[in-house]
Amino acid sequence: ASRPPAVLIIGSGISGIAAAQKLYTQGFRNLKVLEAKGRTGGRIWSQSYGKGFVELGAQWIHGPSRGNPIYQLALKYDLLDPEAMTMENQEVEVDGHLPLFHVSYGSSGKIVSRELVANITEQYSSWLEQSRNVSQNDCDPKASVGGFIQQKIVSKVMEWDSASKDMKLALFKGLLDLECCISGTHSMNYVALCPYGEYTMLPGLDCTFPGGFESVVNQLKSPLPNDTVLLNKTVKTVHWNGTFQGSDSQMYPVQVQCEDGETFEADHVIVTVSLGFLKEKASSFLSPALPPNKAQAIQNVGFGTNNKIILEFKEPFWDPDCKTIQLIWEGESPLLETKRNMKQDWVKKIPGFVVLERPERIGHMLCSFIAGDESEYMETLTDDEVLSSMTALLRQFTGNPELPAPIHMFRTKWHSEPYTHGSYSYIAVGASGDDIDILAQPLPNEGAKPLQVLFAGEATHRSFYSTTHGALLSGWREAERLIGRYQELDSLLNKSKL
Ligand code: 6YU
Repeated sequence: ASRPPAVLIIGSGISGIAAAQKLYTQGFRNLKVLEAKGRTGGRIWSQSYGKGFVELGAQWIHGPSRGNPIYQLALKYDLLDPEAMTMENQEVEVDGHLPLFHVSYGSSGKIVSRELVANITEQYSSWLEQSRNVSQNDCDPKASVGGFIQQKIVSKVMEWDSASKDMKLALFKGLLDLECCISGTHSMNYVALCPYGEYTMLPGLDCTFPGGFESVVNQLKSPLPNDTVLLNKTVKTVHWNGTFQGSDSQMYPVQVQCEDGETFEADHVIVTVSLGFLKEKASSFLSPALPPNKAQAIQNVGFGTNNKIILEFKEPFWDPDCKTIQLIWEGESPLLETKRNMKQDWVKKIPGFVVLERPERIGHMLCSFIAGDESEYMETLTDDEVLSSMTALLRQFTGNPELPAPIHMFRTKWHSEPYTHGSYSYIAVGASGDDIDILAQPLPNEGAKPLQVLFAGEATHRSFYSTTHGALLSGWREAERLIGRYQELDSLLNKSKL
């Protein structure tokens, strides 16, 4: 009896594009994607540089193997280097264990013993694994992953001789700072212990896209007609549970109002904006406001900042086979909550560097990560300030006061990006996996006009939150929810015709 359903998707990150692609290929033709920025991809952002790409957002396919849909798409579209496609590569069981850094520098300018670093890294990895396997029966809901590791350190510290104790503590501190980057949080004391193991790690040795991570978004986008995605179209408010007349004179339950005054009427809206944006804007973004359990879940689930500082050098100062460089701040301890002088100490949060692949295309690049308050502080500094701090840092750790300064720098400001407002989500103390499921629930779930507002995005995937594959699956999930609904209606209609 009706017109084709009108569907709007807010956000053109991988979850929004995945939803659009699935709906389009299943025959939904009345479809628009509204994107605030002047580009698609969201937190997948490959900047072309030299003859290659520098990733400002997502970098690796985490766990490239059969169960990873990003990997499957990358294979389908032939987007990877040959070794990333081998079975051997896919079968590597990393299981969350941190790979050993290739070289570890202490802040006094000396290389730290490899044996000591290997011992502490192994000890740390086994405790982290234990934190993923805590028994749910006697897990204190207020416990954190950081607290769990700290307790383990305290239980061991008495056994350490005084000669190595300080270095061991400094090593643990650096590993926890690295974990903050991985979890996208200021402190591992903010990350809830009980649900920690729900995040699922897939096998496979993490790999990158030679043509940029965005190549997978572009492939997904390719079946969509050019006018499907509207760029620079910032959504201000989603009015739902109403009756709005469209330009075709038909009536719709939802109206989306953009910052530029334009309005769009729809039967369904899939919201894929980041949790950071929702935390900031939830109260005005939806009208009527979100139900209390959903508003609470937005507050409960954590969303923090992880930034990159990428430095290009004329010549590498690292060995040709070096892939990672660790920085160890001697005198730091995970057992002491030190009050930082941000201006001087922000760099102390940087756990090390990754040597970027394909130097023949992009030059000799080191990429560091920095999470939390120090990362957000870094965003307020000028490029010159960041570059001179990074140069001083490397001169100090390598013990070479003449080390040439980097010739180029990229750094991200994910916290200041108004349409992301941070990097990715984690389950904070006080939250649980149920909060993620609540975030994913559509509004309303039943009644005469169900599924007016649906929610996708990395923060809505219970076991793969914080990743591109989680985001992709969440977009497909919401598209399938709508497809299922219309299949149900069709079969009811056909039955009533019989
Ligand atoms: C991965 C990786 N990775 C590094 C860094 C970052 C992230 N991730 P989007 O935000 O993309 O899209 C929403 C769109 O909506 C966007 O375009 C907005 O502009 C738009 N929008 C917002 N408001 C709007 C409005 N009002 N109107 C209109 N439009 C609006 N993932 O797989 N591998 O190596 C990394 C990394 C620095 C910032 C990453 C990585 C995360 C992914 O990038 C991210 O999840 C998805 O791209 C999000 O897509 P989306 O569609 O949901 O949103 C145990 C334990 C574990 C915990 N975690 C372990 C995993 C660690 C995660 N990995 C991090 C590492 C790196 C380096």
